[in-house]
Amino acid sequence: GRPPVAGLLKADDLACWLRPRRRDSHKGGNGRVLCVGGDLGHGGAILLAAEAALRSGAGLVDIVTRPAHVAAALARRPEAMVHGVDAVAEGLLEPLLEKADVLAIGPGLGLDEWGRKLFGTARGARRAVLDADALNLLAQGAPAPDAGVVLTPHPGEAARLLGRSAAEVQADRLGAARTLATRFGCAIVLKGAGTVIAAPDGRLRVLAAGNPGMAVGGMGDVLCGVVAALLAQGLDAFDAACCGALLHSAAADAAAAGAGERGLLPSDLMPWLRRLGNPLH
Ligand code: NPW
Ligand code: AMP
Ligand code: MG
Repeated sequence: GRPPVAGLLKADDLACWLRPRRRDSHKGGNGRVLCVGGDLGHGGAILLAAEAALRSGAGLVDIVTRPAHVAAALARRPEAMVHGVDAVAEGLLEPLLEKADVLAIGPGLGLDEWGRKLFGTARGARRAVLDADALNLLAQGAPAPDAGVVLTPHPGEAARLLGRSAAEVQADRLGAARTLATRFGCAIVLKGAGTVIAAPDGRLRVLAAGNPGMAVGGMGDVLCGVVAALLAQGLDAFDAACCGALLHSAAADAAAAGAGERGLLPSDLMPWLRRLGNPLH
């Protein structure tokens, strides 16, 4: 039969998901996010994810990264609890995973022993967002956490997961997102212009937001933190994927409206995540 028509998501739709906070809200109830990544050379990636999680309303945020990045992380965001880890030993991550509502793993994680071990230890997560090198490790056959997972591949990462080329993914973006959702049993955010969100039950959405100013390193790392924060605040995987992708792109559009697309930085989204994350009702 004919493929279902994919629903378009627009910035106005944010109010459907982002209700005002309860007056008696507390940090524990707003969810604890554990961000894991930032190997040497890519330390900023996990900081961007963590700051985005805080600006998207997560109640508590932990970072596990290289010890060499701890001081910079604390200087940038003292609200985050930062844990430096060099040699990954059995049992090291468990106490943090135990406390976390959501794991955000992959930005700057790398594919070497450090990243592989961290990814392996993180299997027990209650809910998770897998991005960047977590997706590349998944494509190499590493097992994923079992429950409540969102995958956020760009076309290159989607191609690795599907064993196709990025050009083939781009030639059929709806089909690629749908195939990933059923194959991995996860909500999928297939990134790039016209971001597609897919669920294993066949639901599909396409973003009518975002701009080419977003084509810059670190932009996807921000998305990872946004989606994790929404999962932590109680949205299910597909809703967190839709709302998160929309909030991220709407924030990029708002940031670009002021000063232009060229030269837009992922950090510029932070105040807009906050502003647009509190829609008027
Ligand atoms: P090509 O070659 O451009 O045609 P990779 P990465 C393709 C961290 N970062 N449409 C692209 O195709 C990340 O978190 C850290 C079409 C190429 O094949 C990761 O851990 C930063 N094709 C790590 O670096 C800032 C597209 O995908 C491939 C596409 C590596 O991640 C940067 C490139 O992707 C970065 O976030 C599109 N829209 N988008 C930091 N400040 O610490 C992508 N491709 O090889 O997976 O490399 O995404 O840079
Ligand atoms: P990453 O490649 O992981 O850094 O992710 C890039 C982010 O920017 C994703 O959310 C993409 O959807 C978004 N993005 C990149 N290029 C464009 C574009 N031309 N139009 C809209 N969104 C884009
Ligand atoms: Mg990325």
